[in-house]
Amino acid sequence: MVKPRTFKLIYFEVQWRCEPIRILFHYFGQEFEDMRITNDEWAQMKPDAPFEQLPLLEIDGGKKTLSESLSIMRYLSKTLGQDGFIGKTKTDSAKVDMFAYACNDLYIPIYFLQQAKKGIEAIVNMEGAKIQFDLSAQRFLRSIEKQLKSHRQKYLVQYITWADIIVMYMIYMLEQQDEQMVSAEEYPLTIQYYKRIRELDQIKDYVAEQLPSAILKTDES
Ligand SMILES: N[C@@H](CCC(=O)N[C@@H](CS)C(=O)NCC(=O)O)C(=O)O
Repeated sequence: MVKPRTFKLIYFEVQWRCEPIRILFHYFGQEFEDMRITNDEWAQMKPDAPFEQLPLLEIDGGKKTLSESLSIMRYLSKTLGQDGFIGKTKTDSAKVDMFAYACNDLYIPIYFLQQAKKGIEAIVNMEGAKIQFDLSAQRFLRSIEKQLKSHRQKYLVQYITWADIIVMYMIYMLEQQDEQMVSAEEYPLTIQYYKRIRELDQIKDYVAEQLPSAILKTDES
């Protein structure tokens, strides 16, 4: 198989669903064009985009174009990652996907909460948004804590995979919405894990700059 040579990642000037892909590129030490477009530029491009949404990944000057953030992460992990970065067995690979989809489910409750905080209550009011966010976020954090507790391992499966990148990012996102959410009393293993992934040599500088986090100051972990 011919290895892809160039990558252009297209998104808006925000982190949101694109940031885990950017972190992944840094993890692999792979150069990429980090193209950040305006809403007007997007309006021009949208009709031709595969799913009419961003992010998009253009490979080798547009020979191939991929959509959907999780598919992009899985593709890069297969193409640039060491053996097993998507999971070494079918079951591990399904578990990796399971963690990634669980992260993906949190964007909508986070979005509604952010809208409600801005006073935009067209879809859901502040109270509803907060209840939905708390339920989804706590369920996610409990699941990560349980996984780390029952397996007593450094990563979500026995070795590092792309799930560790996106889960670390999602823990950061939850903290950004509610500083008290990721508490050391309730989620001690998750906090240790979060720090461990952030400290991976390949990404620690980038992450420290892009994802400033108060969790790092927690002593209990
Ligand atoms: N499931 C998709 C969701 C993509 C998505 O919601 N994209 C939004 C930005 S995060 C978008 O393109 N909005 C502009 C539009 O729909 O025109 C993914 O994970 O990539």
